[in-house]
Parts: sequence; structure tokens; C-alpha cells
Amino acid sequence: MKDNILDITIGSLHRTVGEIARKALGGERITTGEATVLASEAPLALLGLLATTIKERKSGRDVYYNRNFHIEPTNICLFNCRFCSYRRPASSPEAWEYSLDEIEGIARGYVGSGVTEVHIVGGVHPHHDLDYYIEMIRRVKAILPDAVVKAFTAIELAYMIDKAGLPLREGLVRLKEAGMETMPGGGAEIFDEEVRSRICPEKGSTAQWLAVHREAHGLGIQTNATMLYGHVEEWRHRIDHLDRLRTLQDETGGFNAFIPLKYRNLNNPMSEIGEVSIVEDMRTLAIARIFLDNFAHVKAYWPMYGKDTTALALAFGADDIDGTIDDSTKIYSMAGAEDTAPRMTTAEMQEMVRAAGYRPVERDSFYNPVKKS
Ligand code: V47
Repeated sequence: MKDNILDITIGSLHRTVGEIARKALGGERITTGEATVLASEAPLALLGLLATTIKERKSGRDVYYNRNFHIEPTNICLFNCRFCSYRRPASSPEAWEYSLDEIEGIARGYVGSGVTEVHIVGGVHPHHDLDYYIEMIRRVKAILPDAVVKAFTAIELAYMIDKAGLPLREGLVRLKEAGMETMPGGGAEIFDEEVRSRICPEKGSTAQWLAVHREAHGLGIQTNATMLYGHVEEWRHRIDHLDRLRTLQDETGGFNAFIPLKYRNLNNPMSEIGEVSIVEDMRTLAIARIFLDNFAHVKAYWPMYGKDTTALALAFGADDIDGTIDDSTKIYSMAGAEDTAPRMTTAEMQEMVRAAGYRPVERDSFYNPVKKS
């Protein structure tokens, strides 16, 4: 350890920051207070080295990507979240709502393409019920039986199951039987109740989000977790968010990946708030990798960061860059992300990972390597 670059860096630091860095490096869990000190006082380069060391202990030289596409059935939504650039009222000429036949048509376009995952999320449509979503999953699964259906945020799920008058568990069992094999991490936003009430007052609560994921984990449905940062929240809110996720993961072990989502500010009711810097993005990512010692994966979601920032994120603890996408999501392009038609080939993804010094691994939705036939 003596002449190790990390040791030299840590040796030159403010004593408290150095002690916390050594603790994290020694594999010990850091507290929320310690994470706050690291977040505000540690040099960016140290955070990168710590997060990279921890990432490499978990996934070695591997960085994952997959072949996926999204289906966004509607942008009509009951809730009017202030950060959202995607939602339209039903009366808007920009509102869309695919029929189940149109959704089948989208799925059919991917037959034989090698996709291993279909990510389905959209607005919380006031008129659809649980049977409609069950039918949607069944039809997609019938067309793409080898692809995993990763469907619906906890907020969409809580709404459709509540509307059906069913207990959460029963609703999730029915969706699982229809083919919902895993769940994305959306809708988490920021768990702090006061901040949440300022950015999405109408949306399902933190308690509801956590309850849906807890119940899903109990049924063997693995899920992801997100955090929307870079708006009105402070570092203490980000760390509180991570802490609530770490606590639930201790209880269930059901989370696959954590995904920090940077607030993009084009055309939404909070647009007067600027976007945070790339330095802030990397600090947030690295702190998440260091703090979430019980999460196997941290994902840099390229349609949100943009490709250049995603490439850099591989030096700040990310071990996953999501998938090919094939221009099938509008949530980020409508909010101002660089790629207005987001798609990447597998060759591009592999090249990005190799350029960062890592080994690209195509994965399925559960992080098993995809065997090439
Ligand atoms: O919950 C909405 C976010 C999320 C904006 O699980 C915004 O693998 C930034 O959860 N600026 C939905 N973010 C998307 C999502 C997701 C994406 C990729 C992978 C996975 C996964 C999940 O998008 C929402 C919200 O936090 N969002 N508007 C915006 N203006």
C-alpha cells in the first residue's frame, strides 16, 4: 500500500477526509455524516479513485451494456411533476397514446434483432386499468418471448393496482404471471418529503415507492432504483435518498442497479433552474458508488448524461451504460439531452468501454453475460 497512488493522495489530505477515504477503501461502510464530508470536501480525483477501486472490487474490469428498446405507451399523465418535459394534457396536439395493436406493432419491429430487454414506462394514464397493462405485457411477451419485460415505475404500479382494488402483493403477482420479470427504478425522484412536495406534489409518495419495491423483492422481482438530482435539493437530501435505498437493500437484497438521473431543464415548469455541472455529476455518481456498498451495479444512463459524460462516468464508479435504446425513449430528448434520437450500436458501446480501459460485456437484465450463438 505504501507507494500506491491512492495512499499518496490520501496522505496529503485534510485528516477527516483522509480517515473517511481509508475507511471506505478498507471495505467499511461509511455513515451519512461521512458521506456528506466526502461529498463536500474530497477532491474530485480522490472520489474517482475511491469509486473506481470499489467498482473494480465488485465487477473487476467488466462494464456492462445490453440490447434494449423502450415502449412509452403514452405521455398523458394524471400527475403534473414540475421537472417533467414529457407529460402532455390529453387535449394537447402533442399528446400520444398507443393502442395495444400499435404496441404489438412496435414489438414486432424487433423480432430477430437480438434485443434481450423491453423497457416499458409512460405516463400514469387516468383511463387504463390493471387488465389493460396485463394484456400489454402478455402481447409483448408473445411476440418477443426471449426478451425480458422490465415494466412500469412504482408510481404507475401503485396507481393501477390501487385502481383495481387489489392489495399490492396480489396486483404484482398478476403482473408477474403475465410476464413482468423486473421493474425499472423510475419515480423515486427525491425521497425527502419536503423536497418531493416542491418538485412533484401530486405524485405517489416516497413511502409508496419503497413499499412497491419491497413487495416486488419479496416476490422475487428484482428492481432498479433511481435518484433525480440537480434541481432544488441539497447534498443532505441526496445522501438521505441513498441511505433509504441502502436500508431497503439490507432488508431485501432485491435491487440490481442504482441510476443517478441528472435533472435536464428544457421546457418544463422548473426550467428557470439551471443544470448542474459535469463535476457535480461525477461527484454524485462517485458518492453513490462509495456509499451504496450493498448495490452490485451503478449505471451511467447515456441518453440522460450524453455519450461524452457517460464515457467519463466509467472513471467515477459506473459499471453499466444501459443499452442500445434505438431511439425509443423521448423522456430525455424532450428535456434537453444532447441526443435527440438516442441510439447506439453494440460496436459503439464496446468502443466506449474499451476506451475507458475496461472489458465490454453484453448482459441480460440480471447481469448474466449473454452467450453469443
Ligand atoms: O422517474 C423525468 C426522470 C425517470 C426528467 O431502471 C427526468 O434501468 C431528468 O426511471 N430530467 C424515468 N430526469 C426514467 C427511469 C429510468 C431510465 C433509465 C433506466 C432505468 C432503469 C430507469 O426519468 C423519472 C424521472 O426521475 N425524469 N423528467 C428531467 N427533466
